[in-house]
Amino acid sequence: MPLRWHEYEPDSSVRTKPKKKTKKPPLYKVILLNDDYTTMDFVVFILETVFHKPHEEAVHIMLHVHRKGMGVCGVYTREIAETKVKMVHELARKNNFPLRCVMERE
Ligand code: TYC
Repeated sequence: MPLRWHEYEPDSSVRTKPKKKTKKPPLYKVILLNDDYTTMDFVVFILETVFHKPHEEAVHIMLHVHRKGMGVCGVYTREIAETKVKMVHELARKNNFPLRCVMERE
């Protein structure tokens, strides 16, 4: 007579924990750097347009960078972070500001 289902030995080949298959990609902080020439308004504009920050938060981040020398404006996957850095440099160059930003792996 065949075994009923609850009479089987536990089978070590049967996975009990779910296999971890959704690996999270590494994340990168995009960091804005202070300088003496870029206007506060332009930095706020960058934070609103490139980083989609609401106005109040954009002002807060800009003032943090102004006072502390640098500040995180967002955390993204590598390609998105690279694109944001390029956008900031491109917009700064077009508007004759020396504004710089860098990315750093979290
Ligand atoms: N320090 C600049 C000024 O006094 C303002 C500024 C803030 C510039 C943040 C760059 O990332 C920056 N006009």
